[in-house]
Amino acid sequence: MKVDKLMAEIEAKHAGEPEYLQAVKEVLVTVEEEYNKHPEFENHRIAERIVEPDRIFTFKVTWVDDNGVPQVNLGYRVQYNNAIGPYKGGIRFHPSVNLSILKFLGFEQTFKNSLTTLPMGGAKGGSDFNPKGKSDAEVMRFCQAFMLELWRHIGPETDVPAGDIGTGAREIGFMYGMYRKLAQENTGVFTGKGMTYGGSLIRPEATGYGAVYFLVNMLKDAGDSLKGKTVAISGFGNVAWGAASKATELGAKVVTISGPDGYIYDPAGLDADKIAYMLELRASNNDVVEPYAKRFAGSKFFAAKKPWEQKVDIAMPCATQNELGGEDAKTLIANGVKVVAEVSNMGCTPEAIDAFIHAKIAYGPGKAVNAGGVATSGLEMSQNSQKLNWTAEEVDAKLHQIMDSIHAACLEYGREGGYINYMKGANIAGFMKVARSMVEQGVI
Ligand code: 2IT
Repeated sequence: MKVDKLMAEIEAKHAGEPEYLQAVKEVLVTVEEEYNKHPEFENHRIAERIVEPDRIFTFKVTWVDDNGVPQVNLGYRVQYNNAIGPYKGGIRFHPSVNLSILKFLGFEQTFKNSLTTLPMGGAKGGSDFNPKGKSDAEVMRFCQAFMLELWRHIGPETDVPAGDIGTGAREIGFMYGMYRKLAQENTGVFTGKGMTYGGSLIRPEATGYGAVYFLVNMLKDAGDSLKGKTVAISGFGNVAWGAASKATELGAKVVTISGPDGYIYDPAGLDADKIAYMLELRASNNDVVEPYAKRFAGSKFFAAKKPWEQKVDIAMPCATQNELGGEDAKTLIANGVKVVAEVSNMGCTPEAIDAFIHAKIAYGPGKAVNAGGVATSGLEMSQNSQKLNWTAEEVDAKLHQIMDSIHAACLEYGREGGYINYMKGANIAGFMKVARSMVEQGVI
């Protein structure tokens, strides 16, 4: 494989899909050398085949708002690759959703799911629907209309969706309910389900907890620990909540959270009350963090700014793609950041990643750091198949073990002298399993 030549072909075919091209390039560049040691990959044209999704469904979602006015949204499911297991990945409801974003997410999901050690292929779906400011009844009607189309394409051994940005327990409940009615079965399609109908303990916390388990391993590699470290977190949703809870429990001081309106700097650090308040802010559906500063003395709100300008030991982007750019990276490095654990999918831009790697700062990419979410989805699927529920301790122990094994896989392929290039390690480890599986199964 010659990345430049292949990228030129993909760019010509998919011009206008910047996030997709960004994700593909990052993976191809980092796996090129290892790939070219395996002539069977080239013989099977694995690179050309792996960058294209197996299929994409796009559909119109029509629903009626509380004023009786019909509304139209776009719905998608990108089934990327099922070589190692059924398609698996979240559903994003956000006004920014388009095909480029869902293709990048589905592509990343394929390698992330491979890293989890569980048998799950990659997929992603979503809609440009914005749940913010909608009533519960509107969200329900939208979710039901979305499922009227999607239900045909999913199933417990076919494709198992889950949550993502804008899709939490409420949305999953409405979608699962409609699926169950249309399919006339109750087989656990969807993960992140409520605890009364097949959900798994620890799934809500899993992405954030898993990220902190991975972070602790990164620090250990450098002969360090989390105790007493200051952490900048972005976002204030489910993922930020899990990360803030576990990091605080393990003795770190989380000094920032952020929303679309700006960020909060709280030098005293988050505690249980503040973390609970973060959930209240999220539930209020207003998409703002500013009220935190009025509620907790000593904290400060910075409008329309990102938390990366604060001096911290650890940065954990937990919001969305490309939320930490080259300039942010330079500021963090100048301020002495030790570790960057990316929890959002593709949270750092290529310029930011280059800057961290150049400065030999440990940078953990999203597909490794945030894999605990989908890994625990895999554990939810296992429990559903067995018709059993595991205890929180059992699920947490398995999650911890999976994060340790992902970290070990990154080390296997990521060592560059004394520096560990986690991005390279994660990309190669995730890629190898899918590629080998495609070779063994023939050209299909
Ligand atoms: O990005 C992700 O890994 C998720 N949104 C979770 C996917 C899943 O199937 O649990």
